[in-house]
Amino acid sequence: MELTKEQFIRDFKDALHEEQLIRVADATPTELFQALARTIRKYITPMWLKRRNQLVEDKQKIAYYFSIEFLPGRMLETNLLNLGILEVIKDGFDELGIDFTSVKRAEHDMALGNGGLGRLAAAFMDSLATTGYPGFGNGIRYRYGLFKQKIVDGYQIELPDDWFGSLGNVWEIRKDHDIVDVKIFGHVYLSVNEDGRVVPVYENSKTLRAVPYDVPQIGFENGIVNNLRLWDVEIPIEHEMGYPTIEERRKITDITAILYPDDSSYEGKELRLIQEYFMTSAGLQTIIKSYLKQGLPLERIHEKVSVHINDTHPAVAPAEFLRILMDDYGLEWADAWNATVKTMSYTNHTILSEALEKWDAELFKSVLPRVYQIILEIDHRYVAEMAARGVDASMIEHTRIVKDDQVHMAHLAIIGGHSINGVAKLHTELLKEDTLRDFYAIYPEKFNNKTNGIVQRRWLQIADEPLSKEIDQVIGTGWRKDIHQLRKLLDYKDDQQVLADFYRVKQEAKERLARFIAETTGVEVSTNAIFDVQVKRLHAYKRQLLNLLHILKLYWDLKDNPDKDMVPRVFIFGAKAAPGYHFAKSVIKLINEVANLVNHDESLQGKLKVVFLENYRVSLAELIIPAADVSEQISLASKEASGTSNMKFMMTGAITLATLDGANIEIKDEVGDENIVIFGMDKDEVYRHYEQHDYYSRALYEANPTIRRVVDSFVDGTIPNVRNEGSEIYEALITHNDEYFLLEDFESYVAAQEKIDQLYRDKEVWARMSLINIATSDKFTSDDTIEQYAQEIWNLER
Ligand code: 26Q
Repeated sequence: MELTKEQFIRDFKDALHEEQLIRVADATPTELFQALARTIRKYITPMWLKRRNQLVEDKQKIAYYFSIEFLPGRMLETNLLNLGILEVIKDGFDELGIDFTSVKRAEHDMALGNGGLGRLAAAFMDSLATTGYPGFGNGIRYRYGLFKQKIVDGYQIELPDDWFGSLGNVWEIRKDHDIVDVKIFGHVYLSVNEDGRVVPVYENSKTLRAVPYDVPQIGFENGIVNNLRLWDVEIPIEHEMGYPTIEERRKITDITAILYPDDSSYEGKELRLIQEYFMTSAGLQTIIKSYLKQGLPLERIHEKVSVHINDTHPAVAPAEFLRILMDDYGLEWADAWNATVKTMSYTNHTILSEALEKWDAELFKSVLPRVYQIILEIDHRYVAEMAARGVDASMIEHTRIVKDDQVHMAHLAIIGGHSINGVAKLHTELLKEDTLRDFYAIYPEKFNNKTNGIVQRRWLQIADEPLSKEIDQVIGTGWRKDIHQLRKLLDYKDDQQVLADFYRVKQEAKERLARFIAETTGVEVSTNAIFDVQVKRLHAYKRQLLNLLHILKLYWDLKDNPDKDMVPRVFIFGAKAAPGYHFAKSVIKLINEVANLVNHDESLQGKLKVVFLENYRVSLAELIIPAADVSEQISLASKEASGTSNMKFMMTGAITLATLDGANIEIKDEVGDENIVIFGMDKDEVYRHYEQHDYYSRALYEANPTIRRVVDSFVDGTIPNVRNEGSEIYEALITHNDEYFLLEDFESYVAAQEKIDQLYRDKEVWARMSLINIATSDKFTSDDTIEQYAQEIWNLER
């Protein structure tokens, strides 16, 4: 958009004066943020309205991305950048004597997600708007986002994330116009109405009021504003509900109160099922209503609507869509089913079987009696159709939706949709040949890969502004609009000056992080050290513990030989553990106690530091990632579906230290073998162990003195204050046979770390690797990922 500095200053002052009756000089960062955000909102509104009207007029097909999580982080700077007014606003603030950075930091992260899956959903919203496709989000407006993590005495403590504060969310608009009812519980029987049609009759069901709040999603410098719709629950008007008690009111408002903080194991909690159904039903109802306004027949709704199911959390969608088409609008099964399958598509994000969603049939039936009837019907018809096709009986049994008194949500999503995709090449291959192989045999045409991506605008332009400016110097600014121009940097891979400049920019990012580390933890770290970073959710399969084993190995090396020739290292961790995930919490405690041990040991001469930064979140990632030299992506091969932080590190010039897992493989393909450090078993080797049952961790422990010394540190008093945690970890590694093969991969990990040490000694070599990583990271823009979804799954037009 066009905006002059003078106009902006007038608008901004108006907002501050009118709404807060305060002068610039007296306003706090929070007040300034509020006034700025309101000013921006005024700029957005006309574009938003225009987009809405134009889509209705043109009767364009719209894709709706259903996700129980969206994790955008802060929105202010992204919004300004995408509107094309970031520089004008910064100039205006300079003139007013306001520090932009402190204002931007006054915004609370919007953290309605756990990690990768939620962040990906937010990235897709940005990329949909940027590529200009009509793609809208549908989710939940949680009252509290992902818990805030504090570290007390080395332990994780969880505090509520009160992200509204007293001021609410400035970016949202409540849409009373689109309120709908959602029914749960009770009983349903079928009856014949006056027209002779079979209709369901509900008894004793509860009605929830679903209220949408819309958040604008702004495209990059294209004037397009899409919509992210987040649903909140309210207590229905009294006459509809009788007089609810306080207890009953509380039960209702609880539905959107919290985001489930567990991304690792699935637990069949009734409230979670209600959340899933609530957002799915509300979303589908309004989608169908708005489609009908076009005056087209419902049998052809798939020509104008796509519904995407982000993991199984909204996988009730096919059944609910059928229900609405049949019960509310009178379609016949065959027509409704045809439209449903063509409308729905699904992304799988995990191959860990413990994370696959299955609901106890009795529980499901009690919460969603009518939807359950419909699921049974889908299941019966599926079984009959497959039998008629001559599909093997055991294969039918494996793939049906309801079996052993459980409802298998992934099966519903696959059978009830036309597309299923994994999130990296390896992951999709594993789905086809292992986890979902029976489905692949039945429906090969439904399977496809969509490798994840990241928003380069946030991770490069915003999070690493100094590097962005350096890139401008070398290849001009064209890459900001067309990320593929980053490849021009390859022409400078032997240019000593450019390499030196890039190296300096990295050092400056490290200095910023070092200051933050000193301020928040009191630990002094040298920027001459290698900044070695692992930030992601804490999970056994991600193997933060392997990183810690290597740290302990270095510790013993230095104790034995204080003059050991090594480049100093700072190991930086950030990780939240699911509150009920005992093992993960023990690993956090251990990292913190190892940090205490090494950071205060003078004999190590500052060669080894360990830092755990609490409350890892999007805004902290923006500070940490540009400052990394080494990106730790060390999951056990086959376990990490894709990973996305690996892409962010690459884009800001870190060298990836990785197993051949998830998208690491595709990073390696881009940068070439010399510009990444790979170690450990590949997925075939891991699978061979599974088949042959031949892994015995105790043998490695007994045969390898280094491993023994490192593992013994957990239980021999080396690390203070970890009596319980230390023995738990020891047990996991030795007694319980080391489920994620840490000891098997240990030696090759150590060797890989030694290679990093050698490479880092030659600044030029390192800077060249770093530059090649940056130059080829265009491969992972989520704009291209979305382009593929739009073309190959949703069939959208711009
Ligand atoms: C399920 C049921 C009940 C409660 C919570 C959940 C739940 C919530 C979140 C289950 C899983 C998640 C999140 C999963 C996730 O983030 N997966 C990651 O998705 C990324 C984007 O595709 C990948 O890059 C990562 O590899 C994958 O781990």
